[in-house]
Amino acid sequence: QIKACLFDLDGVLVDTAVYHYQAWKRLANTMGFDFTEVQNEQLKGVSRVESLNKILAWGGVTKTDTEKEELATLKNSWYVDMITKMTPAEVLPGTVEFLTAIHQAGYKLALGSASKNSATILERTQLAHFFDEIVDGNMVTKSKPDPEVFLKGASLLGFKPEECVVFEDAVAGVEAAKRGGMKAIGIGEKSVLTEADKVVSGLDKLTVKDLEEL
Ligand code: G16
Ligand code: MG
Repeated sequence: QIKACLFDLDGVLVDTAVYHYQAWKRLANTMGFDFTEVQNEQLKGVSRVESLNKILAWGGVTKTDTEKEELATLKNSWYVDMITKMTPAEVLPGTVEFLTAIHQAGYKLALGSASKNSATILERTQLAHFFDEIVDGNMVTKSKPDPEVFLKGASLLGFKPEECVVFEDAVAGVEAAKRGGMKAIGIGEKSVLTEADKVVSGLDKLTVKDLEEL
């Protein structure tokens, strides 16, 4: 029986992929190559450092570790400029309604995000108060599809993995949930999130009853 809900941030509660895209594109352009939205799709749920490594490989560029650190910091400064201007209007459809409903039904809630900027985003969009625990990129050493981020969330909430369901838009995130022994609800396309126990287009399509039926 499900007792706790673990939420990915980008692509599930808010759409920050567009800001990541703009910042990575600007960075790629300064190095003399372009970066497409198709490539951006492959960075969903992937950590900052790993994203940079992929982009450099796509551009055919080699950098030292010191240079990589500078590039990641530069990208992040542009990204932070954009997310500090976010408003609650940017929360994805049905999110506030669904979080309110499951909270009232007695489920515990945790965030399980790869982002090191989750606190800023949750604060700017006024979602922070829904979460009993927050686990993000600052607290984990292994990226999704490793289950660390969700296992940490479950343990902080005090529940066993099988009592938890993860909400994820990334293939790597769904895999992390399943490897951790949890249920997974995919947010996106059924043909893409094939490992998920259920797939919907957004939180606006879910009710408390869907959790009871898992
Ligand atoms: C998010 C995004 C990724 C991003 C990562 C790290 O993960 O989906 O594209 O690269 O966080 O973000 P930051 O540079 O802010 O630390 P999630 O797990 O919330 O989808
Ligand atoms: Mg995501």
